[in-house]
Amino acid sequence: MLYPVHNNFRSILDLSGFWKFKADPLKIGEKKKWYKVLKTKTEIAVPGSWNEQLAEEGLSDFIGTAWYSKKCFIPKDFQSKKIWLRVGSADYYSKVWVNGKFVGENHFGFLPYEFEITEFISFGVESEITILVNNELDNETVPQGITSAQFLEENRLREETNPPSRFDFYPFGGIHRPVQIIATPHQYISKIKVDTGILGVKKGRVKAEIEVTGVQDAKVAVSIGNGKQLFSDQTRLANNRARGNLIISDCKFWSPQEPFLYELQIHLISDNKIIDEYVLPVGVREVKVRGNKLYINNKSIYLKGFGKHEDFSTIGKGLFLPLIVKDFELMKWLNANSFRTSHYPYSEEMMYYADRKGILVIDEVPAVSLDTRYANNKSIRNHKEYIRRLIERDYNHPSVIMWSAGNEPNLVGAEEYYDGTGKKYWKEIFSYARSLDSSRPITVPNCSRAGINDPVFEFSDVLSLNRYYGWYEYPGKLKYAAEILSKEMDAIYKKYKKPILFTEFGADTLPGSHSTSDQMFTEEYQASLIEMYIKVIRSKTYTIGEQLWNFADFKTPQHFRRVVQNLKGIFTRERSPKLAAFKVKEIWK
Ligand code: BDP
Repeated sequence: MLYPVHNNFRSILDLSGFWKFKADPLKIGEKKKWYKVLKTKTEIAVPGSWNEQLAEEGLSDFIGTAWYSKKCFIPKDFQSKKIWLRVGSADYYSKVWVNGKFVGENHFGFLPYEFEITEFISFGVESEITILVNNELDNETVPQGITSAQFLEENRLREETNPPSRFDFYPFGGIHRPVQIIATPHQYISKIKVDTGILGVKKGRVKAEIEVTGVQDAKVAVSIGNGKQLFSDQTRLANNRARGNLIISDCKFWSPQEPFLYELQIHLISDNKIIDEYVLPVGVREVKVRGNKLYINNKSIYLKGFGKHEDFSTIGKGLFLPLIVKDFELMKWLNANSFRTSHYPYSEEMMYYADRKGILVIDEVPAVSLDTRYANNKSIRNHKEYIRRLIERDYNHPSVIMWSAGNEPNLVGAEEYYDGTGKKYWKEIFSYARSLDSSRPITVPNCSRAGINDPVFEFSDVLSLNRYYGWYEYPGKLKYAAEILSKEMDAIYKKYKKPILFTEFGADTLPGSHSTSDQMFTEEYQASLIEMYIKVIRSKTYTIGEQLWNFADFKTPQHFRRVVQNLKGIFTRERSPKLAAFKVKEIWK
């Protein structure tokens, strides 16, 4: 599924704006055929979560089903085209009707989905789009869900959150990224996969694999210009596929310092006529892990950055472009070079932005806090399908330098994880991910409860650690925390002999709270803890980076540990800096 573009062959109608909205806590809508007429006075903005927009209607902690509907005019000049409905993301499950007729369903939140709707609409009149969204999770979804009953059964009542959640970010519900009507030719370019490499000091390689739908006999032409010369290749379709191989001389490579992007032009040609076109920004670069180092274009790089979240007041998890600009400005201000899309795929808009700004991204599948005791064949199938879809969506982004296939499995510290169950699970996941992309390292951040024997270490190319010594363990004891940390890192390195990346460390901090001694929650404590971690991390020869937790405060489910938000941001949720931000800026200079 390609990111929508507008050109001579393709068009986009954006349906962002106000939609009719109705919560359906009793799940009666389908039986009552709400997909035919949605009777309601309530409206909601799309993109955006329902929780904060409609808190006054009682939806603050609403987990369940809700309905969206909007009329849209599909112009006559789309008549010769194939028409698609594309949703950038809706969390987590959705079902779609057009003009009262069922079109399809989607089980994968945080990722785009689309359905062809040509047969469901008429041209030159309005059509009605209805989308049911449900934000419930269970043992088989990615991420897994949890119920109040499970907390009780497992004797973990004090860990129960509201809404019940396995993870520490708010399970916002809603249509979170743009809904669009897309028009494409009937014979069209349907997939593009681009690999790049470095052949010499100034010689780059671009290999494009293109899939086409609706036409058997056609040619595909690919080309890239370097300002002086045009490099092109043309092949005939075989089984709906074609390839283009380009060697670019005088090539400008993509790097964080100079995120240079070429425009890869792809033309589908039938009877000597161009019948479809797609232009893809392409960065020529190579990523490798060799020995204890991470290399971009054969130059070693040390990662400085964050785990982030898509989270903001009122809009919740909705796409909010000004926030992307602001966050990247702040990252630049801090001298950061990277972030991890903890704990789910971020918007496509953000990924393209990262390509243009030269910020490196670790791209994460939302298998957060996986509890293998509750996983079954369907869970693993869903996990793999997630990986497939994410890799397909983000493969061509030069900014993506690593995949993260999950986060902190076995957070509950279950014994069963180590009896071969965890190993079997992750072996299958890693080898599947590798079969889809052998050009990037793959990792899964490990938590201290899963410990040094976590099977993810065996399969990861880079060992990613999330540690909270000085916070959850050894609270307020920075000196002791530093000793434990250093010893544990050495032990992990000794066992696996692979480079270590710190993907999480941090402390909750109440802005405006101060102390002259090591006092948790103060701005000074956060700054000192971060400084201490960075010192220990940098004292090792096998470390390849430090990504602290978190860039900004973010909303969490209700729990006594959280004062509405997780306060480990070095910025507040509104993006005002805490003391640590200035400290980190200085260290990362
Ligand atoms: C880690 C999780 C992250 C949490 C963080 C914390 O990966 O999602 O927000 O701890 O507790 O375990 O702040």
